[in-house]
Amino acid sequence: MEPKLALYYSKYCFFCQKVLMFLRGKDFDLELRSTSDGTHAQALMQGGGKTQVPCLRIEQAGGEVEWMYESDDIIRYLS
Ligand SMILES: N[C@@H](CCC(=O)N[C@@H](CS)C(=O)NCC(=O)O)C(=O)O
Repeated sequence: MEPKLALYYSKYCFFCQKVLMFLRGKDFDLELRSTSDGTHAQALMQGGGKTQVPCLRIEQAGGEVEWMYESDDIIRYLS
């Protein structure tokens, strides 16, 4: 089963734009979560431990969750 993906991002962040540009035109089942929504910002801080964006939340079928913070790592993971 495929992992469940959510990308935390800010529209003002260059590194986020880089990841969003990479995603453009691709068919990923991925939820976009803007940190301008306080609920998402809080979930990022609580789950990942810091507010830095972009961050890809990867939830495995077994429930294990990884928070991937570096834009290059995120693009590599999705490539
Ligand atoms: N090396 C990181 C840099 C990410 C970064 O600097 N993000 C900034 C926004 S552009 C940020 O989230 N700063 C606020 C924080 O670290 O809490 C990457 O490539 O993803």
